[in-house]
Amino acid sequence: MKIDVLTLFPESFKPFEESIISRAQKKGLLEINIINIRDFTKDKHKKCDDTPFGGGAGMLMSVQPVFDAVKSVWDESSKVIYPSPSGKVFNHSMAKQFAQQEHLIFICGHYEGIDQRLIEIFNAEEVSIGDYVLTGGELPAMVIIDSLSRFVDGVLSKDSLNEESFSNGLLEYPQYTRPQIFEGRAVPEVLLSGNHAEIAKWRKTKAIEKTKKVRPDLFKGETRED
Ligand code: 6GU
Repeated sequence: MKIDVLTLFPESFKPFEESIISRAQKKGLLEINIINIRDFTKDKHKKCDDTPFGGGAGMLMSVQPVFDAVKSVWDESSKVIYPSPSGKVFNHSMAKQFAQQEHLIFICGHYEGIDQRLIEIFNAEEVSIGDYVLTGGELPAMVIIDSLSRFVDGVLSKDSLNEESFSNGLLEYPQYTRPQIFEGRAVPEVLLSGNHAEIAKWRKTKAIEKTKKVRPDLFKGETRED
């Protein structure tokens, strides 16, 4: 899968040079290109912001550099994502859906955002990462890319996807590693039993308890298998 990220702050994407995302790129499973929108400005001072029609606080991103930056990477197979607090809230199933696309283009907004016509022209999907406001679209773009990458074939093992939080509509059960007793606290007996059916039952019970307690909004009394 190919991902083009358009930003005024290319340095923000340094975290992609680490760990799983970096390995996925080296393996050729993911190609992530970070593109500086400022390289597309025709203004002699490389200005990339402009005032909003109708007045109001703050500036918008200039239309022309963003338009030209998208055009430089767009083709018929592209899906454009515009991270914005006004978008639909990102979740597990959107991550899975985005991971099926051939080519994604992220427009990272800054200042008060981008001109509505850019959203319309490129049929951009506005995606928020939660009900709070951040200073720019770079962190949300990284969050979305990190999360969808986990569903790109070959990036993770199948098992790590099946067992984790949200994969069955529940939060994950508690996990334990060595030593068996740590600071006077013992690992639950059932996990040492070798009885896989009992272990699976215990984990499901714990996952349900945890979900009911911390995310009652997720808990509808049944679990999903997607
Ligand atoms: Cl996608 N962008 C910004 N600037 N703030 C946010 C957000 C996105 N999602 C939640 N807050």
